[in-house]
Amino acid sequence: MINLPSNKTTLTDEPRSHPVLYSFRRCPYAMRARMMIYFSGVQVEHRDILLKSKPQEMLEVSPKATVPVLVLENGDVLEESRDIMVWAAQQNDPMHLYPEQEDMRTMISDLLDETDGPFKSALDRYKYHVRFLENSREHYREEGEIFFVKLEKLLANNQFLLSESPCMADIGIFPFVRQFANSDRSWFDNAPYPRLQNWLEYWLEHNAFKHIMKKLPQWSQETDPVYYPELEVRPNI
Ligand SMILES: N[C@@H](CCC(=O)N[C@@H](CS)C(=O)NCC(=O)O)C(=O)O
Repeated sequence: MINLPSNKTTLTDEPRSHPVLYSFRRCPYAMRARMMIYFSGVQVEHRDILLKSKPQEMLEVSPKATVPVLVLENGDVLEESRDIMVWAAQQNDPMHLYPEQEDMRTMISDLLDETDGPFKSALDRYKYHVRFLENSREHYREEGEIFFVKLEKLLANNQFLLSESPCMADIGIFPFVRQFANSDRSWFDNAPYPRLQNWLEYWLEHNAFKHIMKKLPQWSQETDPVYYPELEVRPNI
């Protein structure tokens, strides 16, 4: 096991605003947005939805009909998870997850492009192989492994992907690695990516991840608003 820093600290920020986040618990795009919002300390009204019955209120502001969607107090709508992650860091970034250096931002962006592009495409084909029978499941797994090899190399240089401390790339990527790993856990656990396994385990065990994965009631106009994250002892990184 790598020796990572303790992940507990107390944030005392009071809530400053309540933008509305539409989210689906198991969606990796929504997970990355919730994690960055969590670490920013900004509280949002969290509306947990089901993909098979999206609320009209969400479709009206975002006809694109994907989650996550963040509706700001001035009415602006962010409907891409990466925009929501950047927005969260711009509000408050005590952990420096979105460093100011241009070269770091370029590296983060390149890694997220690869995640959302070729890796996600391989992940979908591997996970839902019955819909993509033109190639074998192993073929798609090997396509996904191209990214794993890259991540494993990065983790040989530092404890996190781009430095000794985590950044938006770590947070934006691990929900997708988790999904890939869960598609065949015994394969992943025995695959030759010890640093990646360790890194994934770190995130899965992180208090922030446990917090953002808590089951919340499905939102409707009738339910009481859920403010999220709850203000409490927050995990640091
Ligand atoms: N590019 C979008 C992709 C979001 C996305 O595809 N989310 C999925 C859930 S994981 C979704 O909402 N799909 C619509 C549906 O299944 O109806 C983002 O980064 O936010």
